[in-house]
Amino acid sequence: MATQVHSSSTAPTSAPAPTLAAADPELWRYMQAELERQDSTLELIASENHVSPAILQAMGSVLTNKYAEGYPGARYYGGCQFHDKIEQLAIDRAKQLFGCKFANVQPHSGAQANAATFMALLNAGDTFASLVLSDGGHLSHGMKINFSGKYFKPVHYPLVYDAAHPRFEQIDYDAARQLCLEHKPKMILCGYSAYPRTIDFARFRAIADECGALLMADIAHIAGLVAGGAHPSPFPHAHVVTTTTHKTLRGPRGGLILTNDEEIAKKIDKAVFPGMQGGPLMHIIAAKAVCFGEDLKPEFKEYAKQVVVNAQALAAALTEKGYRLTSGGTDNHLMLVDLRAKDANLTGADAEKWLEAAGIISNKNGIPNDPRPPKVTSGLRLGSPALTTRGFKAPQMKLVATWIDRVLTSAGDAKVATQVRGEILALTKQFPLPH
Ligand code: DSN
Repeated sequence: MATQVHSSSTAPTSAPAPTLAAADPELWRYMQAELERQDSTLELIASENHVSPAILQAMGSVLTNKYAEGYPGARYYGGCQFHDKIEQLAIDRAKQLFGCKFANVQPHSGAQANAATFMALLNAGDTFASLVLSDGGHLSHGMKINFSGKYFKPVHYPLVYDAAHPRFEQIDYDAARQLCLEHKPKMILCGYSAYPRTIDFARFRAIADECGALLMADIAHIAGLVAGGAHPSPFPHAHVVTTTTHKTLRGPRGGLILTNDEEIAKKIDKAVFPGMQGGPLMHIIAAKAVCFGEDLKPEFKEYAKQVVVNAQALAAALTEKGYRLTSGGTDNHLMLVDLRAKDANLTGADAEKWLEAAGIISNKNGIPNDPRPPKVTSGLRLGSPALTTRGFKAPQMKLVATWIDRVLTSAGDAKVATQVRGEILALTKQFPLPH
C-alpha cells in the first residue's frame, strides 16, 4: 500500500518537528486506515478522484497560516506578496485551461460558487430555471431548504419521460424552451450531478437569448472532461460557469467561477468576497494552481478521453448482464443503473451496502421518476474518474462489472463478498494510488 498520507512543508527549525504520527497518534491511525481503505477498494463514486502528491503537498503547507482577504494586488492584510503570485498563477492557469477571460479561484466549494453566482446575478425572489432536481440536479439548483430554493424562485424543466422516444431520459429541450418562455426566468441553469449525457450548451443559450435570460453552466461533474476535450465546452455559450475542482478536474476540494464578461466578473468578485466569504483558503488555491497546471499537460487529455472510454466499457458490460442504464448508456464519466430491470426488489440502498462489503464504493441515487424515497432509491450511480486515475482500462472495467453483478445477484451473500473482496485486493495492488 502507499505509505504517505500527508505531505507538509514547514519552515526550517533547529529541532525537527514531530511527525503527525508522533504528535497525534490517534488521528494518524484514522488517517492511515483511510489511506488503506482508498488503496484497497474500488472508488466508483462519480464525484470522487485521487489527487497527486504535488496537490497534497500544496494543501498541507504553510500557506494555510495566512489571511489574504481581497484579491491579488488589493488585499486587506500585509505580507501577501507571495499569495498574490500564487493566486494570480491559479487564475491565469484556470483561464488558459478553459479558454476564458476571467476566473475567480476563491470559492471554498461548488455550492459556494453557485451561491456567489446567484448573489451576483439575481435579486432575492427572482425566478431561475433548472432541471427537475430528482432527475439529476444538485441541491444548490433550487432545493426548497437550500439558499437557492429559499431565497429564489426555481422553475424546473424536465427530461423526456416517454420510453418510446429516442431521447428517453435525456433533457427535453423543447419543454425547457416552453417553460422558459412561460416563466421568463432571469437565469437558466444547466449542468448536473447525475446526468450521463452530453449537454447541448448552444441550445440552452438559444433558449436563454429567446427569453432574455442569462445562461449559467454548473460543470462541477464534467469540468475535467471539458478541460481535456472529452465534452464540449460551455464557452462561448454560457454567461457564467461554475465548477468544483475535485471531481474530474482531479484537484483539491474547492470551487471555481469563470466568465468571459467583464461586468459579470466584477459582480462575481464582489459576491465571493466580501459577499459570501472571508479569507480565501490560500493552501487550497495553491493546490488549485497545481491542479490546473497538471490539467494543462497533454497527458490530461488522454486521461479525460480514457475516463469516457472506461465509463462506456463499464456501461456496456453491465448492460450485457441485464442491467438497465437510464437513457440507455453514457457519453461522459458516469452512469445511473436502474436496478429494477435486473431484480424488481433490489434497491439502491442495499446495492450500495452489499458492494461496499465487497470493496466496491458507490452511491445509491434516485433515477428519473423513482418510486422509492431518496434514502432507498432504485438506482446506483457509478463513475470512472478515480479508477481511471489508478490506470484502469476497458478490460479492468469489465472485471468491475463482473464483480458488481456477482455481488448483486448474490443478494449480499457474505461468502461472495469475501471472495470478490480478495480478487479486488489482488487487482488494486497492481494499480497503486498516485504516489
Ligand atoms: N455531492 C456531489 C456529488 O456527489 O455529485 C455534488 O455536489
